[in-house]
Amino acid sequence: MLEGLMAQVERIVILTGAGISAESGIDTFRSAGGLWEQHRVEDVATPEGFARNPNLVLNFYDMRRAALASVAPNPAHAALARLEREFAGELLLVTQNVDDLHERGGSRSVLHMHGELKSALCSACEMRSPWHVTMIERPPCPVCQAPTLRPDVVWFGEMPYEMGRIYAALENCDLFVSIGTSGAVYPAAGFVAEARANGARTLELNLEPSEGSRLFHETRHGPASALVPQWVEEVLGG
Ligand code: BJW
Repeated sequence: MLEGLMAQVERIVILTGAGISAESGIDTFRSAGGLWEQHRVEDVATPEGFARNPNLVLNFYDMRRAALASVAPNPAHAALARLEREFAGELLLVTQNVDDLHERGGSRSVLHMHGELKSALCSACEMRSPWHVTMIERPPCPVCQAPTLRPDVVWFGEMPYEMGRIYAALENCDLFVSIGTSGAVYPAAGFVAEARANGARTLELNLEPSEGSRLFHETRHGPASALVPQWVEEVLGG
């Protein structure tokens, strides 16, 4: 349905989720055997869970940060980096992922709306600092020296990052593409409706129909490592 329209596209917003990193070996959240089957979401992904048992939460994120060393970007990440380099129009890449595979795949500009594993947030001074090691030992904040660091990720009930910039781009884009996300978590799950309301075409690339599939003009189902390079080729090929 979108074929042939790609040549006219000037402003694209792309939203990625855990599915784009699945083939790199990072667990998704809601798949069978995914992170939410291994851990209770209210224990590890809420401010209340962190207040109740900080060691459990720090360990959960320390393990996931350490695991980044043994994974690599896949062809879907590389294709989006190629799109950023070669697309003549405007592109905003928004990811819900806290991994660094878009950057390691070559993307230069990535908006991490749910934060990043390789960043620390100080609960005392509220500053964010690059972070590459464990937090379980309560290291001091590099800015204020207080032992009050937490993972710089967005938990349920917290405000995702950069919402103003994202909604501004959704208002102005002519194509919104959602890749590898279940559409189960707001506000990201509402982006497709926001983009459509502003006149954009919408495309879902996902292994299987997501919770919000019916909201898209077009859906394509299959692994991101195949679908994303193919779609990027269509856009750049005109
Ligand atoms: C493949 C594949 C392959 C597999 N190839 N595909 C209504 C409106 C607004 C808010 C709410 C609402 N109702 C409730 C809320 C509040 C809440 C919420 O959404 N709750 C839901 C349970 C309903 N939201 C919040 O609290 C958010 N904050 C907020 O709303 O603030 C107020 C506000 C209002 C309005 C505007 C702005 C702000 C915060 C949400 C924070 C989410 N945090 C987490 C944890 C981050 C840290 C961490 O990583 O640990 O973010 S939860 C988790 O879910 C993580 C993910 O980013 C997020 C989404 O998951 P994702 O990426 O979609 O993964 P999966 O596993 O669900 O799906 C994977 C998909 O990939 C599947 O579809 C597979 O098929 C596919 N796939 N392999 C292609 N090879």
